[in-house]
Amino acid sequence: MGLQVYINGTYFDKDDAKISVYDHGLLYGDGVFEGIRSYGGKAFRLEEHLDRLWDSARAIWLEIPLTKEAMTDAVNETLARNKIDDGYVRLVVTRGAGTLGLDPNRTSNPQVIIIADRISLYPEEFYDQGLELVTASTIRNHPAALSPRIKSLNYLNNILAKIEGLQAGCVEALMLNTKGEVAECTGDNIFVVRDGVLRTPPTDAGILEGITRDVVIELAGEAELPVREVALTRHDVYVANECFLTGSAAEVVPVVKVDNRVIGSGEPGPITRDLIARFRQLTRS
Ligand code: PXG
Repeated sequence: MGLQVYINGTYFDKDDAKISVYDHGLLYGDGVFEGIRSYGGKAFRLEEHLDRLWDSARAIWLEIPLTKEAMTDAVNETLARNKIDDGYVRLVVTRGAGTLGLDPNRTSNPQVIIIADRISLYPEEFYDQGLELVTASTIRNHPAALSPRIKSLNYLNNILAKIEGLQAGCVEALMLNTKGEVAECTGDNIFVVRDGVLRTPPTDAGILEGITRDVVIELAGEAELPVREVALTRHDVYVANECFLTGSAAEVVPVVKVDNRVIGSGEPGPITRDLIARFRQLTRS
């Protein structure tokens, strides 16, 4: 039996797991999602991901037709059925099938999709040697246009920046906000370290409030490292001693070059390495 995908309470074989071409999730990117890691068969920080999913849905006037408890059970069941230990859960809620017009009132029921699959990770050398970023010319969505705090199905802002990164030979790209401040990367939050202090852009810099970002802030607390959520410029990144990214897929990954400038020593720094070790200890023990 192939991979089993949950759609509205029913499990379908991956090849038969289908959604209407009239779904407003497809027609307009009208929907929300979450990307969650599982370790040892257990969804990591599931409660936080569900809280964020519900917040995203509320922000776009989308009612999720399940309780958080039922969604928790459905996620666990999907992981168990597919025997996924260390993997990835993609939770999607779309507006549902409607007419060929924007009006969300003319759609049927929201569609709830849960995919649990294996994950293709960054190669281990990125964690050993660090990766390189370029700043995208595509700026992050203005929060008053489409808040980056909403994890919506409209990811074109990030995808356009990702393409710029890939064209420059980088797997991630740095995105600035409308004020020219550092916001985040296309699918990861960013931290810099200078003189033993961690800095990361605050929510009002127009970022997705990453769950891995929160985990790293907790781990830094345990390591007695000060963390400040402050506006950062590219200058702060260029002159940092260390830089790293956080995200569900990437976990904690060092950055050693930004816009062709070497960051710190050009190698993953000691604080980054310590946080990577702490993150692995937390998720793999
Ligand atoms: N910023 C953006 C714009 C994101 O999309 C993060 C930060 C990190 O958030 P979390 O909560 O994951 O720490 C994200 C999350 C993928 C993938 O398939 C992308 C994300 C998460 C999981 C998988 O590329 N982005």
